[in-house]
Formats: sequence, C-alpha cells, structure tokens
Amino acid sequence: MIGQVRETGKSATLFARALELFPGGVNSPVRAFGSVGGSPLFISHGGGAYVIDADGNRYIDHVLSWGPLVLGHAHPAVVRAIAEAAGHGTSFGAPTTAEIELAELIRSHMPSLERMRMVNSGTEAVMSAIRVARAFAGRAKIVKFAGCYHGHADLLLVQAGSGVATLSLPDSPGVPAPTVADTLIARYNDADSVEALFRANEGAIAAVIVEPVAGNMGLVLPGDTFLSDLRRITSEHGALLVFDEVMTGFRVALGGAQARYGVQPDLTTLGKVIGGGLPVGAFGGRRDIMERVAPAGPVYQAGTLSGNPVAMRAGLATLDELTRDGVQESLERTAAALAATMSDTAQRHGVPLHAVSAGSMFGFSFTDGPATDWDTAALADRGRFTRFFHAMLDGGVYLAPSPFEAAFVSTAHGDVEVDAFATAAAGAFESITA
Ligand code: KE4
Repeated sequence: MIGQVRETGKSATLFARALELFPGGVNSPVRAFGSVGGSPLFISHGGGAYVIDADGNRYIDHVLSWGPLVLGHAHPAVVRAIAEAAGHGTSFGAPTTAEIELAELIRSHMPSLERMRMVNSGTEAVMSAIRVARAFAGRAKIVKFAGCYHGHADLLLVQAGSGVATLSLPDSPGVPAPTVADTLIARYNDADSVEALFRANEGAIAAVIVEPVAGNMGLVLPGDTFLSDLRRITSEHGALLVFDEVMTGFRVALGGAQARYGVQPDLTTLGKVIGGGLPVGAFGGRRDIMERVAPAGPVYQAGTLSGNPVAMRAGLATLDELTRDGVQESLERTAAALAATMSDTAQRHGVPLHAVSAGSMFGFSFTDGPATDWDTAALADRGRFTRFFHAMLDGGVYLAPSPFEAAFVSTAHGDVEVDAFATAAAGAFESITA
C-alpha cells in the first residue's frame, strides 16, 4: 500500500535482459514506462481483476491488455474455450465454423457490418479498411484527426495519439513523405475543420477515419453533433465514414459507438475485445464496399492466421459472457463510479482534474477543463500524472503508463476493487499534494 516500498528487483533484472533483445526492452512502445520513468513491471500472471508482477506485487489492473480483457484475466470460460479449441488443432489456414459464429455474433450487435474480414490486429484492420475505402471511392486522400491513433500503418502515423503522443515522437522516421502526403489532419470535435479539408480537396478525399470515442489522447468524448456532422459531410462529398472501433467496440456499448450515438459508418474496424486477449482484428461494413475485397473483388488483403480458430473461440467465449443480460450495464456503473472517485478525490485535494467515462472505459486528465481535442488534451500536467501513476502503483493499482491512454474495467472489478481504488486514489492524491 501507499508508502510500502515495493520490491521490483526481479522486473528490473528481466528488463535488463529484455534490453538485450528488444528495442527499448519491450514489444510495444507504450509498455516501456517511457513517459512515466522507471522500468516496466514484468507481469508473471493475472487472475480476475488482478495482475501479479515478477516480484510478487499484486495490482488491480485497469490496463487489461489495453482493453481486450473485458472479463478480466484467465476467465474460466475463455481459458476452457482456448484449451478445447487448441486440442483440436491450433490453425488450419482454412475456413472453420468458429469464424462464422464469431462474425454472426459481432453482426448481431453491429448490423452495419454486412460483410467483414477477420485479421490479426487493429493495425491490420485499419490499413485494410483504408485500402478498400480508397479503392471503392477511387480517391487517394484520407482524413484523420490529430490525437487519434489507428495503429502503426505508415499512412496513419501522422499526428497520432497513444504511444506516438506519449513519447512525443514527431510522427515516425521511415515513413516516406509521399506515403503520408494523402493523409490530411483535422481537429477532433471540429466538423468545420473537416468541411474545410473537403472544400480544399473536393473530389479527392476517399474517407474520414475517426475514433468515435477517442481513447488515445486520454478519453475524449464526441460532442453532441460531431459524429452526425461527420456522417453528413462525408455523404455530401461522396466520401466514406470509417469508425475505428478497435477500442470502443463492445466497450462504449455492446454495439460500439455506432450504437451508442446512433451514427452508422460505412466501414468499421474492430479488435481487442473481439479476440478476448488473443490476436484478432476485423474490418467490415457495407456489402457493396466489402465485396471489393479479394477474392470477391480486386482489393487484395490476406493473412496466414486470419480467423485463427483458437482466437475465434476466445472471442466467442468473451462475447458470450459479455452479452449476457445486465453485464454491460454493470460495467458502465463500475467505470462511472471510478471516474467519479477520481473527480471527487481530486476536488477534495484541490487538484485540477477532469474525469469521464464511456461504457466500460474511463479516463482522467490533469487539466482544468475537459479535453475536447488534441490541443486541449496535450495541456495535461504530465509531471503530475507521472507522480500520480507511481503513487497508484504503490497503492496497488496498475494504470496505463501514459496520460494519453484510457482506463478499462472488467466484469471481475467488483465493489472490493472499486473501494480499493478509492483508497489508493486518496493516498496518491495525498502524496502528490504533500
Ligand atoms: P493494434 O494493432 O495495437 O491491435 O491496434 C491498433 C489500434 C487501432 N485503433 C485504435 C483506436 C487503437 O486504440 C489501437 C491500439 N491501441 C493501443 C493503446 N491505445 C494499443 C497498445 C499498444 O500500442 O501497445
């Protein structure tokens, strides 16, 4: 608990070994504690709402693998499904019933996905969706929003959020200028900035891609008309609207942001929750667009492990549990309670902070007002976040090691965990205001 000196020697030793193998000692940049200092905790195992690190320290986990673990760690139904599937063979490179069943379950909650294609990551889903959007529209340019992150495909590493923002990277070397010449940047929650790009590039923009609830610059909610404005503008200009629901799918609502806000995109990308912790992504949408994807159409897209039966079964087991009556509503109550705890505790300690929740996600930023776009999100007090992050670790709570991420809850986070979070937050605010 607060003030208790946590042993982290084993993680440090493992990190030293990892640095001899992986760039920055990690297999994904945001894991490296780059913006919060210290060295990453190596996780030994997880169970329910908890992870245990190599030194035996136990934390309530609100990273949950950056979203996928909506049932918590090692849920029996998911573990059983993976074991049973693996026992019948781990991969065939051929169609299986599991992919059909998962796709049917996804479509029952997201009817806009009239056709879809399974892939192995959110990045792959987004790069594939953009390719088919460009082919369908016969246009090259795309619009993304500053602060939104859509994976690490070259064309989207422009003013991206998540790890790019965390590490203050000026986008990324190795991405040739021509590759991103057709990537236009608009301001989140500013439909006029999108309209202006269309006016300046009439007939040239294939698609607008947006995180309908932004989770990669902290948690930023769409304004009342933002998404419907994007729907109107793209339709008026013959462009496609792409919802990147890799994070928000089955999180902000069972039907994703498109259900929560009642705006139907032309294409949707998914990931995280639909794989239940195994590598799965998907893209899909209008039948007339998706029928352009090979082998139905000429837009090539492929993957050795796409639709992997073990991963499909993990996703099915996860969604089966998640879609039971009352589960989503309970998750939303938990996320809202944690956001309220953050607001109330910060206020008691006179610390400027803005906390929000959306479905089973919540977020907070050390800013005076709400973050509505990248410029306001970037005002977050990074030093205060860093001190808070480490104080929460001391208090037994594992948050994303970046101010530009969202936090997640699972069905395993109950009253005990909510109360423990409140205790840890009180201690953390005490320590950062002492
Ligand atoms: P992956 O390729 O990491 O599966 O998905 C990329 C992606 C696409 N779209 C959205 C909205 C996303 O949030 C992501 C990935 N999210 C980050 C965390 N914000 C993954 C964590 C990481 O990069 O290690």
